[in-house]
Amino acid sequence: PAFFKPIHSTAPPSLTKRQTKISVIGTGNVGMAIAQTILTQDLADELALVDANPDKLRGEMLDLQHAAAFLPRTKINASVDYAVTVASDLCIVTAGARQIAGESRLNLLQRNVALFKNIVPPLVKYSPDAILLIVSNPVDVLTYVAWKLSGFPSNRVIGSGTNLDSSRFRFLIADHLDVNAQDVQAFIVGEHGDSSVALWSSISVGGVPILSFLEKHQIGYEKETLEKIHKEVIDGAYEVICLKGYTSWAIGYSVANLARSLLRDQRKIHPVSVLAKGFYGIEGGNVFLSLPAQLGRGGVLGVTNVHLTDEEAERLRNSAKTILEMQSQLDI
Ligand code: 6V0
Repeated sequence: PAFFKPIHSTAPPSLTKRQTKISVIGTGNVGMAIAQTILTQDLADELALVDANPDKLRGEMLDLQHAAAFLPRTKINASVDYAVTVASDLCIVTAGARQIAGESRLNLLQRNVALFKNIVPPLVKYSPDAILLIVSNPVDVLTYVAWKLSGFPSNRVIGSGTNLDSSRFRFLIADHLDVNAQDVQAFIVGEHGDSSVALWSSISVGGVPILSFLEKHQIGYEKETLEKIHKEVIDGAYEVICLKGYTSWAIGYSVANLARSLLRDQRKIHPVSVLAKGFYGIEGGNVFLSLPAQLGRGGVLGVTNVHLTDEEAERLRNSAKTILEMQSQLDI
């Protein structure tokens, strides 16, 4: 006998809430940090996990399911079979090969391209209307690869890009000025990596443009200080990896934040990797890199026209060249 005696349902089907489903591909450190942040923030009704390692996958699924008594209700499934991802609204790809000692960056990239050939087509098959959010590195090139393999319109293929770099940047500026990081508006754009570009000219704190504020009050600031903060952002990931072996918490929160903007149609502006050709004078091929983009239920809704100094625009175009060069050596 059923535990509950069912009451005849009176709610018309049109009033039953549409379920939101997120799939996370790759249940390593990054995928699991993303999954657990999505759960604690109640962003999905259903969460599907996929990994190539069935034991690790089942272990992670059970461990999360055992927290059900403390979490908003989310149905959690996991399988090595992509059928588990069917009808996802958002697919987040974090699967990646680990670098072998002495392996070149290009070789690692080529191995990740091979992985993506096994990952993207089944995701597309089971969720033809989903938004793809790529996290695996090198994220800009792999977002391009995912776009190519998926055949999706570019507004539905996004890379987490410099969203994380920008939050590291906001933390460091906030720490420097002793203010709340949420009050710091600051973007790092371009490649997620060494050629990223810090947009100093557009930083504001609580609505006050920071560089002109310092100039107006004749507070001297050294260009080297600014460069040092940007360098700390670039070195941040290496430092964490060196100290604890991988990064997880910040990327988990940063990707969950993107998931919220996309699925809840927040129309917020995030620096994420988008098809950049034609913006800010970027030419020369289909390149994905981070620009301040507005995100909503339709994916990328637009790219914001932030004022760039000539130097910043030049650096951004150089960042595009760096990525295009890597892309040109690929066998897709
Ligand atoms: P990890 O802990 O090695 O996890 C990778 C997972 O992928 C493992 O569980 C593997 O079993 C799984 N995997 C491998 N091949 C496949 C496949 N074909 N199908 C399904 N699953 C597979 O790595 P970690 O979680 O630390 O990092 C994952 C990726 O995220 C790496 O490429 C990182 O470089 C990248 N990051 C990107 C960041 C960003 O800001 N974009 C930030 C941090 C890490």
